[in-house]
Amino acid sequence: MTTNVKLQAWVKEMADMCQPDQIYWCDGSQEEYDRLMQGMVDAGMAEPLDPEKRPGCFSFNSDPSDVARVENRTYIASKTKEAAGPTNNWINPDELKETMKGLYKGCMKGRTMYVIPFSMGPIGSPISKIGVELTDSAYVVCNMRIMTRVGAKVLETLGGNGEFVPCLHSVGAPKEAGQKDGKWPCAPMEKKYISHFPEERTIWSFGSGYGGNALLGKKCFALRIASVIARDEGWLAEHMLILKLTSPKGVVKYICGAFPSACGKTNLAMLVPTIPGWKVETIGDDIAWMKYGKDGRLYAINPEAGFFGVAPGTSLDSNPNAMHSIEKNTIFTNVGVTDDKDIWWEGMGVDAPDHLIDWKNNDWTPASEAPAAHPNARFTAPASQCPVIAPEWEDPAGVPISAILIGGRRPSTIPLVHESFDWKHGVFMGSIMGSEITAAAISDKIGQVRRDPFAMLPFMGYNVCDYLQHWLDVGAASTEDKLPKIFYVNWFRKDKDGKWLWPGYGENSRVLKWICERVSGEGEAVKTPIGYMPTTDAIDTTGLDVSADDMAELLKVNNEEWLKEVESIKAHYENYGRMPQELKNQLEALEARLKA
Ligand code: SAT
Ligand code: MN
Repeated sequence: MTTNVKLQAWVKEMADMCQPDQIYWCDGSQEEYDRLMQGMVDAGMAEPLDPEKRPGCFSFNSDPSDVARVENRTYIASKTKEAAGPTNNWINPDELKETMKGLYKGCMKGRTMYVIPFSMGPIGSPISKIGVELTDSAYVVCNMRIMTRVGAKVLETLGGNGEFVPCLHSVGAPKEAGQKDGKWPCAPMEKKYISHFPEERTIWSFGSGYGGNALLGKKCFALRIASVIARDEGWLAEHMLILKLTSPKGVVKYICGAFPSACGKTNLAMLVPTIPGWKVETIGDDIAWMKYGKDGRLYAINPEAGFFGVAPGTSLDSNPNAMHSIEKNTIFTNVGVTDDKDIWWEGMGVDAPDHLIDWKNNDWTPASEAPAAHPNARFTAPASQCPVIAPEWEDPAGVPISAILIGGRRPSTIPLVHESFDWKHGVFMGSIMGSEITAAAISDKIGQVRRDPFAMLPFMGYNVCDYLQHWLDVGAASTEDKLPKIFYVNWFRKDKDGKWLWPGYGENSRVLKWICERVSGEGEAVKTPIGYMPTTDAIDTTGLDVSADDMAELLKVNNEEWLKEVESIKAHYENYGRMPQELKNQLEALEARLKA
């Protein structure tokens, strides 16, 4: 239990409202995890996988309606709508609390309320923060144990009057006496609420058991609420991977990278370089918290302890290190389960078995039309199991960041790589990044760019304009020689026939090499209207199967296309309203350089 009076009072208040049958304080032990898992196996909610092929692994299938984050049911309930800004859903916090209190009243009847004390970041690190999640889902408890640091040590660190972020979660499915659960209790869409109260630094989530809606340490705390705390305290909470790059000479650089979903962030974090002698190791694959050290450099930690990765498309080809990370002690959600109790998904790189049970619990054969795994099927695996996890990934001091990559899917206009002139210009780049809308989305917008500043669009806890101003302010607190350099990369350029120009995956190490050389003060570059770019021979193409023409195309600045881009950015800025003057100046200066 705890000596923290605030925590005791909050748990009591929430329990009085939710009315669980019992309250259970999690200690984060293996014994506890095994016991809760066994309970879910006995109840028919979890399926143990083959202990030889996948030791310690379990498979869950969600309700077909509860398969992903629900952005249209996600709220930033700041006191004013203005504080939430143009990109967030807003409801008056008093009104939202009234609505949600109605839903929470008695919502845990017939269930246990689990109290999960957790640390985002290594316990006791000056960059780490503590949260406490109350949940009526044992699935959430087990996932949180993998994704965060849970248990008695956290309560010890919290002490009698330490600060914590209160996170309340319920699947929203109370039980009558004797009523049995389905495989995946949850509430209908119109009752789901993923709510954030930024001034109170509180999270209330109702109705969903899935991923980012329910594992509240991740997107809700480590990004939305943490971004607000970071603004107030002068640091950065970002949707970024962190990797360690080592050159053949042993030079080490730490690099962060912000990419919207479906751009291969986890693959890049665990990349296997194709150029001899270079090494990539992983610090984190999704979130970075960055704070200044005494030396004026930004130090990053990965606040998480596990990977919650997309399964389909993950294979020994696309990401061998992820495949090795999920060999044991992993929770699979919405994948196919084979007759010999192993897992299978589309793009796994092995032939489909003749028969399996799909994510909807139906028989499936290769002739079936529906996919075996849901496209957003996930694995939850301990980061410590990654074969290339960097030894310092839990260093409480964090790692000093030399470069920040930003990028998206841009078939045209944006070259393979360009470097910002300085921090302010880098923030401008971050403000305009995004992906082109493809046929998968609404048809009349195909070809348009969906802007996603620093890949934080669904994860900012406050007004996007203030968020970008905060980035400028953070830079102003140090000097250019100490700040990370910002690079805009684009692995997704296509030629006129729609063919990829760049092979991507391990070959991206060639671009990382140039970036490493640039931040080391070497690396040849030319000044262009959009930023510094590699000279034609600055990217190592030894053994690379890309023609000289394609290479030239990848590194070309097309003024005509960029002037169109400028017009599109103007509309984007208008859309956001009161953008920082500095960024408007940057846009004007870019236009002038392109027209010069
Ligand atoms: O479900 S999560 O939000 O944790 C995963 C994601 O959308 O990136
Ligand atoms: Mn993410």
